[in-house]
Amino acid sequence: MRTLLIPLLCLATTLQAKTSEHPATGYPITPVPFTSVSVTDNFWGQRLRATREVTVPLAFSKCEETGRYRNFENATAHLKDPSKVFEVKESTFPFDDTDPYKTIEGASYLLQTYPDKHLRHYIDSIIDIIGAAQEPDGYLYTARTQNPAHPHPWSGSSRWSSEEQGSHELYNLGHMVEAAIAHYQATGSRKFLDIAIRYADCVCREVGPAAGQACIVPGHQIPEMALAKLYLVTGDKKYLDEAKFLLDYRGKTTIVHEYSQAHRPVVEQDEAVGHAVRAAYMYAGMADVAALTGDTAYIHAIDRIWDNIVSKKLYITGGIGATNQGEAFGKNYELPNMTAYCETCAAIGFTYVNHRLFLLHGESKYYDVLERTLYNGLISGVSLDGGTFYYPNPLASNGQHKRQPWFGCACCPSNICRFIPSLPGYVYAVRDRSVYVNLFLANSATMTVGGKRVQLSQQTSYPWNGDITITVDKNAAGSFALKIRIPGWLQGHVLPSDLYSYSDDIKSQGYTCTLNGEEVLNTTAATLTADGYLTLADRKWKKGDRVQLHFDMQPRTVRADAHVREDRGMICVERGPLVYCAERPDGYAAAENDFDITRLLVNQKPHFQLGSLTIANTPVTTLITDAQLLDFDAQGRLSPTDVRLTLIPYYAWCHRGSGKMRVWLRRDL
Ligand code: FUB
Ligand code: ZN
Repeated sequence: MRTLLIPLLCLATTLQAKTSEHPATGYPITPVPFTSVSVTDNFWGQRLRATREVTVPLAFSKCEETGRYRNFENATAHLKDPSKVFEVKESTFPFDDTDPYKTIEGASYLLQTYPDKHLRHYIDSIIDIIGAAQEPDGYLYTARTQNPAHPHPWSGSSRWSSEEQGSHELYNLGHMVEAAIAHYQATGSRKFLDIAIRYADCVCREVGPAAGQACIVPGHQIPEMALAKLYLVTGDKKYLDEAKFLLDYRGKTTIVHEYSQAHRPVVEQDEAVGHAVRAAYMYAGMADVAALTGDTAYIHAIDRIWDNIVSKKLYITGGIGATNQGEAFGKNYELPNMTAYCETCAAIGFTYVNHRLFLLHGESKYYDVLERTLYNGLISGVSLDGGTFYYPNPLASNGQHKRQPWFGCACCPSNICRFIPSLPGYVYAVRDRSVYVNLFLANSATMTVGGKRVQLSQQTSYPWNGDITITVDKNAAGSFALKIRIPGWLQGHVLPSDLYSYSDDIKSQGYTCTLNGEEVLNTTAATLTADGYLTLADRKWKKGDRVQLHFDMQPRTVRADAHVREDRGMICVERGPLVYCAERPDGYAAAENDFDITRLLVNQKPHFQLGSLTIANTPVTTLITDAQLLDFDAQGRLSPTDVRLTLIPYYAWCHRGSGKMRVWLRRDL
């Protein structure tokens, strides 16, 4: 299955002729790469299959159809014959080059687990098209090169002159570098990597604090993360220095506003403001650079900002970005439902942030938030068949929302292309002689503990039930501890903050843990430690050792802090990691054509039964409860009708036509 598996470490060795030493990430915890985790799961297997069979081919075909490749070809034609210029349409975006980059990144991840000659050749042919458009000194930005005298209106009259206003020259670099590294790791070919290195070198020469350089920071963050990664791959410290420059000068150049998180130096920030994708990418970049440089001021700043998000700016679906005004965070507690922005890219960015904070701090609370985003506000951004997408992911609809196969600004579909194939890389991590199990999905994984091989597998039907078996399939590493995340929702915490709380009578749900059939919870063999993990103490694991967990998964009702005006008097329903919603089609059958979910009143203490539905050929567990439909009789008196209400997982909404949808349901009049 994985003949092309080429771990970063081996590849880095081949680079050492050119570079001095392969640097470590600096994070105290190392994730087990997705290439070492083979998914056998129904829930995620279906998503991975849809990405491979539908999303990535669709994105490539849209890149062709919408002229994304033509931009590179035009730029090449101009480089060959400067008398040839091409109109750069205002209706396009100066970051359209990033859609091929992001799709190549996702496709490269897929190549590592599903070798595919045709796909590899196709990617090669696109890289040829991209590389030909590179200017002799490495600059690669088709929005200018096609027509240097009349570039895209956002591009500015000369290189970098409008970067801070929106040219996206550095954003393009960031996505190119991420994609090129993925391609290099998948194929061992330096073809794309060398192109990206040439552009990165051009940026390092021309952008910086020295005399003669453009002292600017990215109008849209991402090169920070990408350059830190390029440093790891090449060992060339100039890329890390450049990433640090791009962070340290934010707030000190001409751009000084919240939209780009440039209102003050990054280490002085303590509230999440401005464009949510820019913000999340910046915080992730800060974590990467902090891990590599040991700069604790960066870490303190992202810790403060994370607290602010989790306690005042996070949707129950794990989405961030409350407003379409600047695609931005709102004020504290400003969390409207129908107009929630919750861009799919922002959910992906916030996943990066939580992952990195876990790698820095080793606390399960970051994964609790990550899991909430992942199972709800992130995968809602792509249909179950992988073929249509949401850009914003609202928590209420009157039927005006519908997933689309592509967008003029296609950042979200191409981000899905690269995120979903990387998902298996979020399951496990290793620190010294501890193995972390962070996500629950059926898989078989190989990891290195103390330099020796360990193989684990998981069997589970999570998130539909909470039974998980972890089996040790091989252990050449001797003794190690196993740290299993006990989700916050199981311990009575909706989030690691007071923003939401459970409003039912269930004190907290229970869980059990057996080791080779023996109950071990709260013994010296297994205790819940302060980091939020059920820690199975250091032991010499043997092949066939089995840890069996059972997490209770009762449906629970949640209310929001009273400061969240839009959710007052309302509840939302969850089960396990999933947030549920009411959607019009499920009411119709029950109330014969007169079922308007906006007139629903749920019971004060609702009881739920589990049900099942097939949505887009995919089975989901539903929650069924009694409720009332409010109406007025002829005399104007309130006249409630009893109804049975079916709730579906939020991520599965709008697969059966557009209609009304609500995550928050009225409980109090
Ligand atoms: O500016 C590039 C991308 O386009 C942003 O990340 C998205 O929010 C969209 O505006
Ligand atoms: Zn997006």
